[in-house]
Formats: sequence, structure tokens, C-alpha cells
Amino acid sequence: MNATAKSSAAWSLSEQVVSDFIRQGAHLFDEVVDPTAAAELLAEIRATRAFDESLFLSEAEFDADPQYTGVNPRPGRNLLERFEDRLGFVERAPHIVEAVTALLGEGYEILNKKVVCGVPAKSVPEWLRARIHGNPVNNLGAYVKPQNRDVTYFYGIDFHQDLIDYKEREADFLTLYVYLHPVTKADAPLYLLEGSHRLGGSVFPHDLTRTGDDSWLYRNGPHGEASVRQRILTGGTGFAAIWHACTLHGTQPDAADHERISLRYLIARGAAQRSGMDAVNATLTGPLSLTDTRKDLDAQGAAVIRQNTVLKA
Ligand SMILES: O=C(O)CCC(=O)C(=O)O
Repeated sequence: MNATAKSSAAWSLSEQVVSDFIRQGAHLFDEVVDPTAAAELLAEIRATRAFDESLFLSEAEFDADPQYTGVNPRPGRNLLERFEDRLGFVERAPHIVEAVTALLGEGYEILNKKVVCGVPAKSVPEWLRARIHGNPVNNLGAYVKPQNRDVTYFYGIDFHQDLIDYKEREADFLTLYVYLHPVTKADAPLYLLEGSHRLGGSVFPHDLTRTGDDSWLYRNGPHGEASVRQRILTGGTGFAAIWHACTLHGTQPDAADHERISLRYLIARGAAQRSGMDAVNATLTGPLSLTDTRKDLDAQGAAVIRQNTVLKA
């Protein structure tokens, strides 16, 4: 090390975050967001409904008119709109603001924010478990009653990039994910493949081969291959992480006896012309945007590919 180089221990949070995005495509915060505020918000979310079988349509109701699209929270039907004035503990937490500003510049914009629920097996009706078994994306929005579609419900989701929902958009945004209660290995923690962002945008489902206890070989066609390490994001109340739109991540079905409830934000560059994300994206070997992001669905949005790699993690 030369005399002027700083050791990483002396880095500011901003420097650390940009460096972590370049190397790993993610930053896990050491500091939590206010756990008391998180627990209070969680109690209010839990008071809005029973997170059990009553969330769901019956099989006959679903089959009468299957709706696979438009079943996620949207403006006017998003539980977080009710709690807008309670979200400062995340959105104004100084370490979150510093990190996001380092990557996206001043004036960044929240594209989307919502409550995400990992539904435990005991709350998923048996008919539904049988139907979705082995599907790569078990977003249960299609199967919950319309009034419950103000939250996104997962029964696991295979490794994917958050770019999946943004055809033709540059990977200029990041995901901020916050746990509202302790998340152990049994509570559907996020599995993140560190360094997977480096191969750029890639069509879902992804080409992944397990090579060790926590390692995978990831190939992105002509854009190369990378050996990537799996990181399981367990954490306490208020744990927060951010990741790049090309970083592969997923969850297994919730194995606990209760639901897992988190906050998920997508945040994009606003007015800033240049920001830390440019330095990150300059290191990617693959495309920054995709014309098609997935090939697992038919024209109605039903799954036609049945494979799920994260279940092997
Ligand atoms: O919360 C989950 O179980 C999965 C969340 C996720 O991967 C996503 O929303 O992109």
C-alpha cells in the first residue's frame, strides 16, 4: 500500500458503499434502522389482517377468472400509503440517506415501496401449494383476495434480478430491503449472490450451477461467467441492505410458523447527471438493459417453466 492510500477501515460510508457495489453488487448496513419504529410499524401492519389462509381466494373463485397480472400493490392500493408518515425511520435515517446519495446522487427518487410478506406453508391453502410447487416465481398475488393485494406475498422466489420488472430500462436503480423483525434461516431470508451483478442484465431464469456449500458458477451467455458466493441475509429488527438491479437474489419458502414481513424500496437516480452508480456500472461486462427480461411465463402470465434453483441453495 502506498503512503497516501487509505485503509478500508478509514473509508467513509459513501466510499465503502460504492466499493461494495463494485465488488459485490450490494451493501449490508452495520447499523440498523430504528428498531422501535420498525416494531411499531410491524404491529400496525399485522393489525390490518390475519396473515393466514383467509388471505386467499378459494380454488373455484380463482379458476372462475384467473388474474396473473396487475396483482401487486399499486398507487391507490398500497398498504404503505396508509403509513406514509411513519416511514421516516427508514427514508430519513442518516446512514441510509448517505449511502443512497453516494450511489444515486442528490435528488434520488423512490420508484416504488411496498410491504413484502413471506407466507409460511401453513397459511397457503393445500390446493394452492400443489399448484405452485416447483414454480420459479411464487408471487401469490394472483391467488389472494383483491382487497389483500396491497401487499406482495411470496412463497419463495428463485434467483432473479430486480431489473426483471423493467424491460428496456437501464440498471440505474437499487433495491433497499428492511427487516421489521428478526429474520433467521427459517424466516425466508434473502439469498444474495455476491458479485453476480458484474455480468450485467440477464434473462430469467438464470444459468446457475452449484459448485460448493456457498458458491455457484453463474453464466450469462456471451457476457461471460463468474464464480459467485451466496450470502444469506439473516438479521435483527431494522436490518437493512441495498443491492444493484443486476444482483441475483431470491428466497426459499418461509419455513417458520409465522409470516416474514419486510419493506422493499426501489430507488432511482433523479436529477443527478453523475453519481457513484456510474462507477459501478462501468465495471459490468454485460448489458445495462434488456429488451426481454424473462422467458418463464405464457401470454397470460402463468408459469410455463418449472424449475427453481434457490431451493437447492
Ligand atoms: O421478500 C421476498 O421473499 C422476496 C423479495 C424479492 O426478492 C423481491 O421483491 O425482489
